Amino acid sequence: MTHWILYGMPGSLYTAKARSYLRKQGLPLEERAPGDRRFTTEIVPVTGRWIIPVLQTPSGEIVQDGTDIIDHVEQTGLATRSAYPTEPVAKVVSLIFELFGGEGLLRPAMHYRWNFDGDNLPFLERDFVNALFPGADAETRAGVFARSSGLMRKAAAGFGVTPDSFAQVEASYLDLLDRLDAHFAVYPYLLGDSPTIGDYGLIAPLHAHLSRDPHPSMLMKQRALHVWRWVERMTTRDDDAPEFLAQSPPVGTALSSPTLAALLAFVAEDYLPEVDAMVGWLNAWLPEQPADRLAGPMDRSVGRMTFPWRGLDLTVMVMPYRIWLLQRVQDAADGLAPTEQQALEALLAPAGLSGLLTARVARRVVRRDQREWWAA
Ligand SMILES: N[C@@H](CCC(=O)N[C@@H](CS)C(=O)NCC(=O)O)C(=O)O
Repeated sequence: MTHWILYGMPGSLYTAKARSYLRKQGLPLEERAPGDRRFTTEIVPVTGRWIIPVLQTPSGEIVQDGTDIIDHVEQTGLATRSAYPTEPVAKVVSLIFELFGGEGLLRPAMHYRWNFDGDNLPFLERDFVNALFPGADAETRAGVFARSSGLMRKAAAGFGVTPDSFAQVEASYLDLLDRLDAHFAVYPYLLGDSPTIGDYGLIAPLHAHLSRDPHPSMLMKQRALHVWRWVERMTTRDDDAPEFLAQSPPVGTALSSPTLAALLAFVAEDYLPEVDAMVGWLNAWLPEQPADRLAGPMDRSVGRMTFPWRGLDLTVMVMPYRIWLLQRVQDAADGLAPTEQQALEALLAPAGLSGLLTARVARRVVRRDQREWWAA
């Protein structure tokens, strides 16, 4: 085999992250749906569970997880556009948006997908079933969609999307859209002229759910044209940025731009309270666990916590995968030279985001055998 195979779905959040990165590398790529029988026979026995995205490399290796897929390709030396900025402070900032994009925007993604049935449901039904069970008869289709949508609606509640929070989820998302729109009016990508790991984190919710499902797609196109254009740009091999030819973006200035500062401030306001609460919850929970509970591969969620968010008490799942992404931010920040640390702090402190570097769980999360584990 000479090409790369991505198992994923058009409507899958985490597939969008891997697909966007792989397309930008220009590697020969074939996407297969999980309804393909080879997913069941070749992939699930290796991942040990039904989960996408999964990359099968030309040499037959199987890699699950959006970040691991990106890092695997980076390590082959075949990446033509690295996801990681060479400038160390930019790299930390980019990793912050990887965490926030992939994990902090589940609420708007799930809300705008699952709470606008009149606009979304006929599209979702066909889109899901075509990937999960191509060629199914009408009765089977209905059953497949009822099962998968039921699971996803339950997951939405687990991320804190309930009727009590709908208004805040919408207000928060509209604020973010406006800030992103202002940024992408000036810069083709988050940090300037090339997509980085932060763009790949953000594209996860902003592609599959928020730009593609009928209801939020209309909202994005009407309210935030530049975000929509960035989404289009993130799904192509080339830069698809003709509007910037005339405008000549001030490459290299994105990091210190007021529009990026506004986005960092949004992360602080919207997501830092959840990170703080999650770290505090885990630090209280870890010493209470018997050693064997901490020795095996982890479940996606290890419990539920309640934390204050936009005037509400929100109850959400505690997901150690998020700690693994947070560690990536903190490890990169720890590796900075003193002057670079000062430069980073000069970006984070005014945004109220310095706490992201100090919120640390007593035990590290590692990824091994396609899963998260507590480090020994
Ligand atoms: N951390 C994983 C998350 C992957 C993930 O949650 N994928 C979803 C689809 S977007 C899935 O397979 N869900 C099925 C399940 O959890 O049972 C990654 O980044 O790849």
